[in-house]
Amino acid sequence: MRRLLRMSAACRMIGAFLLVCGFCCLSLPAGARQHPEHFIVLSPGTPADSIVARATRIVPTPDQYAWQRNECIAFLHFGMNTFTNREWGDGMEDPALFQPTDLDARQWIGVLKKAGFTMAILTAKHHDGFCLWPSRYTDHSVAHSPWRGGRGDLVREVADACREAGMKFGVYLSPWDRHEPSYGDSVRYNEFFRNQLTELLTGYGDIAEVWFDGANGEGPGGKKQWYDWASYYKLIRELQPHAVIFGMGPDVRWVGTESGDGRETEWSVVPLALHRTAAASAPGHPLDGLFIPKDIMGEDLGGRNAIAGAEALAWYPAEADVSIRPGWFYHPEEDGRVKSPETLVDIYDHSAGRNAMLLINIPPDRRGRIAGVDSASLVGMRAILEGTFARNLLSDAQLRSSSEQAGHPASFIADGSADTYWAARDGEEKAVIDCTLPEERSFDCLVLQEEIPNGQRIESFRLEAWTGDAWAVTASGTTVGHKRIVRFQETSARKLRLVIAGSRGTPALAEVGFFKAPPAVTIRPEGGAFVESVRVILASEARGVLIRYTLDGSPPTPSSTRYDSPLTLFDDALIAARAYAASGPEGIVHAARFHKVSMGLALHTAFSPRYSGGGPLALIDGERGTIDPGDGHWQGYEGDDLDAVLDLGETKEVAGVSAGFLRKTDSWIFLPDSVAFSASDDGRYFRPVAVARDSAAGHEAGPLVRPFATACAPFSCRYVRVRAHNIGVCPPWHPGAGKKAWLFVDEITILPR
Ligand code: FUL
Repeated sequence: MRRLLRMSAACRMIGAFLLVCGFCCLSLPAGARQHPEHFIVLSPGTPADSIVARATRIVPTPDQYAWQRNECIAFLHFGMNTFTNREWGDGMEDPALFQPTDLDARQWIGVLKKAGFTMAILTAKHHDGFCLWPSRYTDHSVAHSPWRGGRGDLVREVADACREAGMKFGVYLSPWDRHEPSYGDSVRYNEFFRNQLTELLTGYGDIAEVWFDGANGEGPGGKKQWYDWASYYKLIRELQPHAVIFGMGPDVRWVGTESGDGRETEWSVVPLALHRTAAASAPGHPLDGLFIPKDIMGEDLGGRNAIAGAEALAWYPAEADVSIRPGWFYHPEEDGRVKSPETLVDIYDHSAGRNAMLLINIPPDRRGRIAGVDSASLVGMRAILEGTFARNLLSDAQLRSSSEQAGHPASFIADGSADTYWAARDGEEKAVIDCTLPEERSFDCLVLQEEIPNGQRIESFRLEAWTGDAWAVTASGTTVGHKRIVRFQETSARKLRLVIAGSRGTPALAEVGFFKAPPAVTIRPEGGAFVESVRVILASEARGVLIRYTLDGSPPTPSSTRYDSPLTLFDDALIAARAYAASGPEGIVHAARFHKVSMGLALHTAFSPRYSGGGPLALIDGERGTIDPGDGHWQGYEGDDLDAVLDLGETKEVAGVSAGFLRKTDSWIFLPDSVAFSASDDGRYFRPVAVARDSAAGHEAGPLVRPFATACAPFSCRYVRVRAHNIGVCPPWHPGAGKKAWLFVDEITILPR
């Protein structure tokens, strides 16, 4: 009882406070006209149906709406961890380690722009406290690094590059700071943090998003810092009134995964628990002073059950963050694990296509550049998306709806403008939109966009296609929100109907589209070395397509050679292939390089499938491994030796044999302790020729590619055997002591006499 009394007193206070701020937040008498709001406080005991009715009228603020229309934002994790190969630095790192050799922020933004991003967020300060701008409040920054002679300012370089490219810019400023001595002395650190925020919010032009990470690894015995969030928000509202505040802030919520997956049912209106007493907020932002920052998890955040009994409701949309690589920061050993364009498209469908913002992290490398492999994946993703969404197959359809508001006809859903919308008659919650296409068309994707400036309302929908004698359900889903993408088996139809089966409040759709993904081609084998000839098969799973190809890597056109039967290559080739459907978008170009080698190679030990280097002939394919273990050229043996026999085809004079190995001990890759070379004329009996040893075996040292070669007089033979002895397990001084060591080899070369 006491608790109830205290609560209602608190609610009265909050209500009075919000009214002072010009917000109508108390329940209104039935029938009274209510204005759209982006946040409401509900009186205790508000009946469930009136909470639902109130929820339907909650809308984004203009800044939240502008932000949502980005759809995809690029995240740039770059900092001390890039150079220490870590994910979380401890703040003890020497600023001298920050030393990009060829940093070019315009290259970053150029790649992102080409990949279709409209905004980028930079980790101005990660948990290690190292600042990418010369903060006046700490020595732990670029100003104390050798980069640009200590006069560099990476926040400025990225902000300027964004502005030049017409992109928006946001900052990640980690509240958790493992370097700053005042961290844990709450009042002092709050001031320090506000000072850093002020620098970022005043020195670099418009900031579109401030990213507040909730991560904190202090643990039970660690430092305890109370963050004065309300004061941070107030500062942001004053200095950057159009910025949205993510995560530990009230404008954008973390979706709850780091895989780029939004929920099947994703509501942007969610219940909030509030502080009992309001801290001061900036004018126009009454939620700020009441907001309790926390991660909101769970499957159903905003459905009818989830909002029943809510204390307050707010427009609080989701952002889904994911990295293009396994880690957030660049690690060379992950170069081989960059997500493919197809995986990124799946992620896009599951985030941007599920009413969440997609935030993809692309970590620049130690040179200070976005690596080619990341850039190729991003650009590939964009090509697939553009190929898919270039033409709305509904745009010239006849559209009729069972319920229509004056001025908002069904034709508005396919007019290509998100600024017009169809709406059902006021008070009607179900509707059917009949679509008749000019002719039968094939498609495999449905996109819906709700008119979110009116609120989010649709609870269930389905698409049905007329088969000639019945309606067949082609696609279905629950919430829509800003955008909903549903993929399905290719379907052909002329008559379709979109059924809005459930909605809380009158449904309104800004856009609806039927699309067809560009057909894909596979090339088998996927390239690599071959001895005399290789048979190559091109195929597409798409129905009724024909494939065209070139052998010199130039992009196929409709007049390029048509693929009819398997190709036999007798020489080097770079195959580029593309599928063409009778209608719909042309396919994306797929390419594979083939290289003819003049000798044979038999491997008597097995390489790891994770590091094949390109297959069984990788060691003689003419492509050499670089200092990056993930460059796709290295062949890796986990704990095992390499035992390879080369067949020169006939007895030849050999001046020498060499095999290249990689050392990268932080990736558990060690040089062999010895490499034995032997020769044979019949491939059965081998006579020893030379042994090369690692003079520095057992010592920790930096990454290196080292050839092990014969140092002996020329000899003649048909077969050459190379046996490299793996050290077996990581040495005692190594963090992986006792665990299997990797041997990375590429390439074996024979020097003719
Ligand atoms: C997390 C951080 O701990 C990671 O390092 C990364 O910055 C990610 C985006 O957020 O909370």
